[in-house]
Amino acid sequence: MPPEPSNGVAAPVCQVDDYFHNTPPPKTLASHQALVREFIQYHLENSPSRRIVLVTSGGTNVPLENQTVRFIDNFSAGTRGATSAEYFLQQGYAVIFLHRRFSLLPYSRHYSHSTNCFLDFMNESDDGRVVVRTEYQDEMRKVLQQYHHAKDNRLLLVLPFTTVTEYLFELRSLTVMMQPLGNRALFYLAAAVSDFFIPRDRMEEHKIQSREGHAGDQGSGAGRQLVINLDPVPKVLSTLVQSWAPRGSMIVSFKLETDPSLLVSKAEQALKRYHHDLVIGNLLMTRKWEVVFVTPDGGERWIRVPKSRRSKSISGVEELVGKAERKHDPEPVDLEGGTMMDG
Ligand code: PAZ
Repeated sequence: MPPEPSNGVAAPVCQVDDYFHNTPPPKTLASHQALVREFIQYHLENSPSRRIVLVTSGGTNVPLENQTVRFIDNFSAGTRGATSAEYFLQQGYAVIFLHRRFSLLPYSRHYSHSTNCFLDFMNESDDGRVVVRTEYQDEMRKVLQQYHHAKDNRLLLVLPFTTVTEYLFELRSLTVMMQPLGNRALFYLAAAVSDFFIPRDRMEEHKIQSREGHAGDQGSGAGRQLVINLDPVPKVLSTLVQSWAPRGSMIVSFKLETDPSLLVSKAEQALKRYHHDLVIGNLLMTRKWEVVFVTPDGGERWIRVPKSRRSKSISGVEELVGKAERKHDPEPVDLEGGTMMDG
């Protein structure tokens, strides 16, 4: 597969097509498609004005072997995606949550992967029942009620991926299936997607052996180096915007950088290249308390959690929902200030 041009132009559609043509679809795709079809149909029939958001969350991985023992992973715990999904639900959206398997999930995130083991939230009562400790009752009741509301009203569909291939096939399929929603669809692409992968025809079937004679083995150990030749993953955002997503839908991508001097310009570049609605930029070190909204009209707006609340993280969903509504409804919605998110 030819690499992306070095001037950073979006991958031509043919590169994206080639990728899907040359890569076998994941086994779970058909069953996920059935769930999504049913979910969308349910909301179209029962609450036709409801907006549906596809939230992608967590990092994709790239297997080095077909029967995978080793892989290259992408950073992301899923905090942004899981937290944002809760806020979308709170704003009345139905949420399709496409996430990295075992990364954080809406609601349960409050009690998993935390510094406390979930068992630390519990106690045995005098009569031998297992109960939530007194000090956690109020918070857990609130989370439980929100969780049940989402479940009982079929507002949350949770679908896992692991590899970048699974992610891309799921993303394409879900996006196309959301077409009947028109401008009630929102895409909130917070997943950290691998930039490089090993095409199927070059992937080892079995676990790569460390002692097999690689070229250049001089007995010094140098020959046991593992040299991996990766191809660029085609950038699908342009195709998503132009062909897969419904007309009038809102499309938001995230940009993660480590060098502060690059963040805004990279976000602007992405908007120019892909022609979508918004890039939310964040830096690895400060992502929990500041993000920047970069818009195609040249807007750059920072949202920061005040220092006093910096155990908290933000996703800016309330602000974003305001933007989505302003895009489709004539009445502007004033959501100034409502942007803080817990995490
Ligand atoms: O999942 P998390 O809260 O640990 O991290 C979120 C994030 C930094 C992966 C996300 O906000 C993001 O920037 N996603 C896009 C990553 C990218 O530029 O590929």
